[in-house]
Amino acid sequence: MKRKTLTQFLIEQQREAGTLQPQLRLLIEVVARSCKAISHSISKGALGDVLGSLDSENVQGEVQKKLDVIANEMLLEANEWGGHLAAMASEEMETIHLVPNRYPQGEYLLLFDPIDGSSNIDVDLSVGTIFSVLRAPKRVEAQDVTEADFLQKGECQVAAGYAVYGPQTILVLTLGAGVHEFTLDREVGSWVMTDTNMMIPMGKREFAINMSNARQWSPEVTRFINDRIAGDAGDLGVDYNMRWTGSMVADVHRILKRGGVFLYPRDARKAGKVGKLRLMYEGNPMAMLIEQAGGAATDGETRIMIIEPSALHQRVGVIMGDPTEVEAATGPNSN
Ligand code: AHM
Ligand code: MG
Repeated sequence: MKRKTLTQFLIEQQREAGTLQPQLRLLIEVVARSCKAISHSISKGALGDVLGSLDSENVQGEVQKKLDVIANEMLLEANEWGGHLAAMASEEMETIHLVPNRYPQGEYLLLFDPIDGSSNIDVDLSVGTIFSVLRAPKRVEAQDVTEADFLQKGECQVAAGYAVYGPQTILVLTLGAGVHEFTLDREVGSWVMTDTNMMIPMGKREFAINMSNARQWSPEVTRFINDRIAGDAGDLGVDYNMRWTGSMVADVHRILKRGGVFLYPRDARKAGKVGKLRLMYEGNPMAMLIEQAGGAATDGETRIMIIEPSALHQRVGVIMGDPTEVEAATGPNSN
């Protein structure tokens, strides 16, 4: 069977389905090409002198890995000249990056986490890139996009996706009508469709959470996890399995493929800190993908996709995956 490439899929969407604007098609192609280059850099490891940390910290106060900065630069450089974007924002940059005046300005805004789970890089475990695409609000000529223009609800996303750099390099994408997976064929250099209209397998008994934060969880999350740890000796009467990779991309990808639930809930670690993950370039794009695949995604109370953002780097509690499990962890009002 001849498989479809990402380029063919996008052209079909543009030509036949009429659902894909040419600028958005270009944007996805460019992001996918950048992910290919990032994958190449990651795979060089110590031979490419890309492992380890820099002396710098990002806006979140986290030490930057060399590859955080390399991947950030790759995405910026690849995306600024094509005419499809007005501005970009990233986990690794304090504020937004405007497309320089010498290039045409496009209709879209791109947000990304260049390397998600970057503490995994140095120990050769999976990491990923997450991206979210919004429409730039229409502006009068020469007025620049501002940070406030990025503060749109997850529901406003026109596309979202991630790449996983694992045993295979995979790109998972939604344009708002289903979730599709492409695997990088390194010999040919193209993304080849390997799964389409992906749906989360329901009723699977597997959860993902960092147990070392247990003392800071809410009573609902504590009860949910305790029930599952009790397994067949407890009220549920069945055993559960647990996985935690340290990379949200890898954990969420596993849930898309084989079911279960992912939790990085709000916790009581620091006053005013509502979780670890970031809404705009982690919570929102993953919530869009999960919902498109039949799942649910909440912060514990509110559906992530309808949270009104107040800051570019704001954090959010995340509980996503099989809707029955999400409801069991949060109560029925959170969707
Ligand atoms: P990062 O974007 O700085 O790498 O942080 C996000 C990552 C997620 O991918 C992952 O789920 C989580 O942080 C792991 O955190 P912890 O080390 O607390 O388990
Ligand atoms: Mg990250």
